[in-house]
Amino acid sequence: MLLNSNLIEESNKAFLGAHSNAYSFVADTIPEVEEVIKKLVAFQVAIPSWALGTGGTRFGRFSGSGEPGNLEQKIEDIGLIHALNKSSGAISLHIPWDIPSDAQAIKELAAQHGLLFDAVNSNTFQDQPGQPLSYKFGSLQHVDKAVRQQAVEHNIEVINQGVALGSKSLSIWLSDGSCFPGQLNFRKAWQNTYEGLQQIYAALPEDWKVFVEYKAYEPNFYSTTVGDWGQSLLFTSKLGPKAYTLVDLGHHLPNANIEQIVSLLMMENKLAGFHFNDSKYGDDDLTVGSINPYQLFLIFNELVEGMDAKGMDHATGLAWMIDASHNVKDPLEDLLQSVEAIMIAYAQALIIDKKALVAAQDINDVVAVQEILQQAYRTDVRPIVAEARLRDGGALHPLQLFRSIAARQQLIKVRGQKTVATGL
Ligand code: PSV
Ligand code: MN
Repeated sequence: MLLNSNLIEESNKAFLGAHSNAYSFVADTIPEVEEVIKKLVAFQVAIPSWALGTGGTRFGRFSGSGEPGNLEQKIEDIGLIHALNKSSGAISLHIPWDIPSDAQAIKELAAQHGLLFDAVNSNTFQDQPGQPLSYKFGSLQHVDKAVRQQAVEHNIEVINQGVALGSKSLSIWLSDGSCFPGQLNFRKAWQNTYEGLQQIYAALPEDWKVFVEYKAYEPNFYSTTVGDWGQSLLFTSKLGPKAYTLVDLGHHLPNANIEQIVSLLMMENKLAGFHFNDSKYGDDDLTVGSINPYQLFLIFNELVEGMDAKGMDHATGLAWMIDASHNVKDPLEDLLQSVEAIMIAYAQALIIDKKALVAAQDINDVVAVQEILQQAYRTDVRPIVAEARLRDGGALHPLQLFRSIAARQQLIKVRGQKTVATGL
């Protein structure tokens, strides 16, 4: 569904008066507001191809209506989000959920919507129809060399798919681990996994990176072979300079200090980037910013601090992606909310008075550091984020516009009531 830019302009007109009042009110308090806006315009968050349909749990899946039935329609959906918010200019594919039958045509379609291809994701956590060997007891860790080989070949196949689309990175999440004590020899599992990763690493094109994502538990509940950032970092450090550790916000044990993890991974030049989502208990995959927006802000504080310390470009230095999906919201509305939450947290981190923060840290003024952080966090930066969108041709109120043009109803008309998108 292609949005006419006149339509966005028309809808913005109705909000312009209120917006410019709100914007100048907050902009007056931020000395480098133009710099902040430039950074916000450049910042893009990739949308995963598996988040465009209603997610399921093991208790069932309640598919929505008008969900995309193929990759072309998924690209159109992300194109729609991007037209509205101008901050979602990339798509991340999961293979084999989304194998392009004609890579060139898919690339062209994506380009029409202003989309690039972000990391490609392999899948050795499910058996696919017709697959000779099963991943029931793991993939790269498996006791059987033939299973390990199959998993390595799958990853190489995903790299090849990504090359055809212009992607530059492979993201690997392994569900490998064990459910019961004694099931697995941890050392052998680690070594098998490492050998497999080495083979995959060797197949990377010169200008590619590989991301190794960790997760504390699920689907295995006793041990996970890449279970935390330390285990991932061990793999990525041994693999070499093209290997990085990917942080998915939902993949930690409760109360983990994710912002500290992020800071240290950046210090070591080993942070790949993010899978953004939010959670209350575990890998809940909820809308970004819906549960703990303060944590997200603190993470962005470390990100901005760390990237600036290394002279990194905020938009391109790390991989930014959403990884969320659930049962009860319209997936496109959910994604609009998630991207907005990310932009807000980023904007808040950008307006922290950094000089004052460093000065307060250096004299152990613990009261002052809290005041400085919360001054930024409690600033309503939404008009700044909206201004960045406005200048880039996006909608002042993307979600409202999505609803007022009855976008979902239009999609249902074309795609039908009963559609199920590929993915979990
Ligand atoms: C696993 O929970 C994960 O976070 C990985 O990134 C997968 O690729 C994705 O979710 C979809 O299952
Ligand atoms: Mn993830």
